[in-house]
Amino acid sequence: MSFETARTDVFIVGSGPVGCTFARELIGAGRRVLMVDAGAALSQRPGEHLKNAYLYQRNLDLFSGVIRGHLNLLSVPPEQRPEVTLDPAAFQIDRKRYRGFVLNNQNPDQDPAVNLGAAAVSYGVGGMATHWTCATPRHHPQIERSPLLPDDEWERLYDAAERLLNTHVGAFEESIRHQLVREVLQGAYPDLPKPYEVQSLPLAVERRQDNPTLVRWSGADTVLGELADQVAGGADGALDLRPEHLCKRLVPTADGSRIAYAEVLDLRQSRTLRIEAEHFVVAANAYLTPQLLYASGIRPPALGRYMTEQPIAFCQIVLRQELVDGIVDDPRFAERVRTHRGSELHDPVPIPADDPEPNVWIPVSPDRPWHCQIHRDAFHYGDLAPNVDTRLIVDLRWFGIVEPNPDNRIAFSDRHTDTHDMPQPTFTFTLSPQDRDRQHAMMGDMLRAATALGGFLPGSEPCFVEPGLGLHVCGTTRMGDDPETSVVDIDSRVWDIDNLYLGGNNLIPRGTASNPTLTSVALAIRAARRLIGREK
Ligand code: G3F
Repeated sequence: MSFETARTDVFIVGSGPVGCTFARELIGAGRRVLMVDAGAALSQRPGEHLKNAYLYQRNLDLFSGVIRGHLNLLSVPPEQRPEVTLDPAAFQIDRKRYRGFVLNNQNPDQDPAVNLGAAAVSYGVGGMATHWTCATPRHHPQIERSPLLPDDEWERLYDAAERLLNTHVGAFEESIRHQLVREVLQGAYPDLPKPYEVQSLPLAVERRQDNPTLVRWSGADTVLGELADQVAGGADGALDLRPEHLCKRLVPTADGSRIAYAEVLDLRQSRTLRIEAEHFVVAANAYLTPQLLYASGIRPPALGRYMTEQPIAFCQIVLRQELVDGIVDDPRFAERVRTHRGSELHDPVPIPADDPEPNVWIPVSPDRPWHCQIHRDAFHYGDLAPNVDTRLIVDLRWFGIVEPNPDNRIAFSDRHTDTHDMPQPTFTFTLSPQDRDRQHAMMGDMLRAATALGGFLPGSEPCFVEPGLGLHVCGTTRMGDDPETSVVDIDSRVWDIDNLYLGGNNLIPRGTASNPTLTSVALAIRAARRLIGREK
């Protein structure tokens, strides 16, 4: 193995939308940035949304296989049931000595009862932004977002984050099903006060001018803007982005007050790099960010604790007969239906094949502490029954709030390692009695919406999905004003380490129900600007 030293102004671990927010702000202010990602580059433009491919726009359901293929489970508990049908001559584990297998994130320390069994990481340039749903609601001012920042600052940061992510609310406005679903739900929930009524979901997406039947979903490349073009074109002096480079540890100075350098493994060439920088940023998601701190011996009391996750109530419905029949005579849709029917006489469904999906939500509000998304999504737990037309199916996902609790945590092993030979994570996660009651009320509310829209799709009746599957885990390096109960200060700087900043959902300190990406991008914008401000 050879060792090589590289120098930069800012070293960033993680190339998801949050790492890219740091990169764009810092390069815009004249800093040189070197960014690494443990995963490979999946597209020519760095971190592009893979759903932009024509194929998936024509058939969204095919994309569920892509998502599934990119989700690497973090902690797989041992299976205690013996394989009794195994050939008796085959290798069998000695149960007196071992609790289970240990490779590929199989984790003998994981108690299945308190696991986040579906918690997963997407390796790849762009991280989860290569396949995310792009839902970008703002967090509720009193219920979800942190009171540590004043309201007017939150508004400014949200404005800037929406610009970076290219958020729009109107991209699905023309859709017949969108209008239909929104109206039915507005009828079912007539008393919700503004601005918490049934409405169009804000999404990081835009409809394409050249072909309005297609959209362009935002990825990490959208956040990078022109930098993405430069990286794709191989321009010199732009962002130095290195895929398949794993940051193994950050090495503090002797007094621990700064990070001196990072040790990085080039996975393609099996060589170790020493990266020196003025500032270090870790934005490697809610699991791998605390993992890297742990591996570096940086272990403040709140590390991995106060972990929150959003329980999801889920079902799929098939639209009611009279709603679908009504489309034919609705003057707003009649023309399109006629055109469609004219050319597609064999099609029993009066909805054009390229009618965009519905994208509707009901925001969190004080009497309704849950976030409701009514759309079609490509998650594998919504794979379709083959004999029902996809246009008739609507997904309902209700996301609940779990209040932070220091005992809900991700811990790291000194004995077992994960796929990248880093400390194996183990989860401990339970719901308080209040959390449980809230989720039950949330399920009741989802049933109300589902009944208004249609009947349950067989196999997709209402259920709670496996914990962790929301992929919205927060709090594992939370932001705060007390080093005992938080890991970073309000500038996203790790307490007592002058040049180490963190980004990601792991900073969000409260229980939330709405999608966290927009808020994490907002906090990263603030952190990058504070970092620059301190240097001046
Ligand atoms: C989607 O409907 C949400 O919009 C995502 F944010 C979420 O991660 C996903 O479901 C997973 O269940």
